[in-house]
Amino acid sequence: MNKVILFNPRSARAKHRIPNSILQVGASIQGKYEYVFVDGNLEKDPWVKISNYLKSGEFKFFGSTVMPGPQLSQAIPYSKKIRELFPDVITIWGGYFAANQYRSVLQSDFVDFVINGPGDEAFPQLLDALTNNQSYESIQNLIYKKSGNIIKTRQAPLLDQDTLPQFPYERLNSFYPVRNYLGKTFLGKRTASYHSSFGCPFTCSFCAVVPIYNARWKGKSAQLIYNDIKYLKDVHGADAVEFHDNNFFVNEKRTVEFSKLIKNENIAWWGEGRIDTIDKYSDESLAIMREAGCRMIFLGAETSNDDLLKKMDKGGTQSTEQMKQFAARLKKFDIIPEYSFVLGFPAETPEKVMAQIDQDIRYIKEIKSINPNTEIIIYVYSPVPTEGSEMYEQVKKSGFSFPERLEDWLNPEWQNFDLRKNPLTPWLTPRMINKILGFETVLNAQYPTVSDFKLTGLQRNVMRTISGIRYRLNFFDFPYELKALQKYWLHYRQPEIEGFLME
Ligand code: B12
Ligand code: SF4
Repeated sequence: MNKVILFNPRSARAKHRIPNSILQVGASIQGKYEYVFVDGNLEKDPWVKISNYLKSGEFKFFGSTVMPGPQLSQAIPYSKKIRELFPDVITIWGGYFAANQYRSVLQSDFVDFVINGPGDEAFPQLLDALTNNQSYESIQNLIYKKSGNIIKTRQAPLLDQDTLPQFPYERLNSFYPVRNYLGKTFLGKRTASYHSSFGCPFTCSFCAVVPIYNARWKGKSAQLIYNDIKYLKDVHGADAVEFHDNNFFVNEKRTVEFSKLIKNENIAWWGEGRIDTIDKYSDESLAIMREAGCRMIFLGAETSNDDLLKKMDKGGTQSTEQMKQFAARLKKFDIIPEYSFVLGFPAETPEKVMAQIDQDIRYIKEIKSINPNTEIIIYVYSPVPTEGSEMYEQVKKSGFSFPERLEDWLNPEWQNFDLRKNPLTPWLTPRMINKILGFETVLNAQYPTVSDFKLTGLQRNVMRTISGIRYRLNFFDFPYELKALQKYWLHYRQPEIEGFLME
């Protein structure tokens, strides 16, 4: 009767990652509560599975992880239907969307609780309290509604990650073979995803990690990471790893220790980090990392404007000059820098917004000329509710606001907002958005991404030739010929975070 459904709503059509969020939540109740996994990525119709479980009358809790974007298309309607058809079931959401947009989530009346950040202690404690009819008000990392008011409990300190229970890979395997999650990427034939740390020590004002982790970071030890990856290799056949941490490279000592441990395992790997942090690494450390299989690093370059970098509270020492030098430095070590830029930040006047976009485009071209292997990821700025930051205050002043009703997030405009392709922000005109997206298309034709391992040399050359004039003359309007070529002939995938597109 007290069983739990752990649901990972569909986030991708292909390239399904190990659902680490529900795996870790499962670990937190392993041996205490009976639970099942439902992975929306691998089920043709997850609702059939969920409703069959609920019809059995054995399940009391429905837990869903929810990121912004496509996951909402299942999380919202399913939670709503559960409330209508199975009103006794308690619905609990966790994950970045739930924690950052908790107001609209709880106003919906079909989500009962939000876990605010890590659920490793909060989730089992909440289940215990609800099962035993006890008070849950003192449980940390919890958001709920009481007499119409939203109550947010204190945030718990981050736990020592090495004390957390082992991920229940075997249990997952009994629902969905782990091997099915190990996809082909440019890193390897069977790429696993792994999460080795929580939070981030920085406070960038545009970043969704900040409201949840408030400049805190805790990582697993190098030895533990190695043990887990060795297990994924030996038992499930993984030959590459993507580290999904917000900031894998915070601690040079940990990175080097891990590199030394993994060196002889023939595993290629990728992670996300900061330019100013990794630029402090010694040459020796960078060389060991490469030798140990580090092929590419995702790095937030953000903008070509030093004042803006400061305003974003990057919190470190990153500068546009350093970004150029670092692209050159990584070239020497044969590690591909994957620079992510955010274009379209607010400014006092439309002319200033456009001038900044033009400057960013020039700067990105300069980075490409310094190190042509640099992968460029372009996002259009989409605000996150980083209350109190100067940037978010400016955003609110411009008239931007988030939807109040949870269902409104399902509107196509808000889905595009989540995908950071059409931000709905008042200061960006269609002309500006077209320029950013047009430049992205031309740039990706001129420098086809290494992550699209299916492209042949001939196809790359054709794209380069056709886009050459546009690239040189900065003519980015309506690149329909490139779009058509990429879509119908090449099935080309633009570079994306994690080195491949979220299809
Ligand atoms: C893997 C990943 C994906 C995968 C899908 C993951 C999946 N679930 O299937 C893919 C690549 C598809 C993806 C896509 C997108 N992602 Co994504 N993704 C991540 C990433 C890198 C890791 C998530 C993860 O597995 N974490 C590991 C687990 C263990 O941690 P966790 O989820 O935080 O879980 C803990 C708690 O949050 C909580 N919890 C979480 N869920 C639940 C559920 C219950 C019931 C409970 C009790 C607790 C709980 O307890 C867990 C254990 O302590 C995060 C960044 C990050 N480092 O977390 C971004 C992140 C979540 N993604 C983000 C975004 C924006 C997207 C996109 C919308 C846009 C984009 N272009 O990137 C797309 C959407 C496209 C799509 N098709 O869905 C943002 C969210 C920002 C925001 N505004 O909130 C993040 C934070 C990255 C970032 N820093 O910007 N993503
Ligand atoms: S360094 Fe990256 S993860 Fe950390 S706060 Fe800044 S953008 Fe977010």
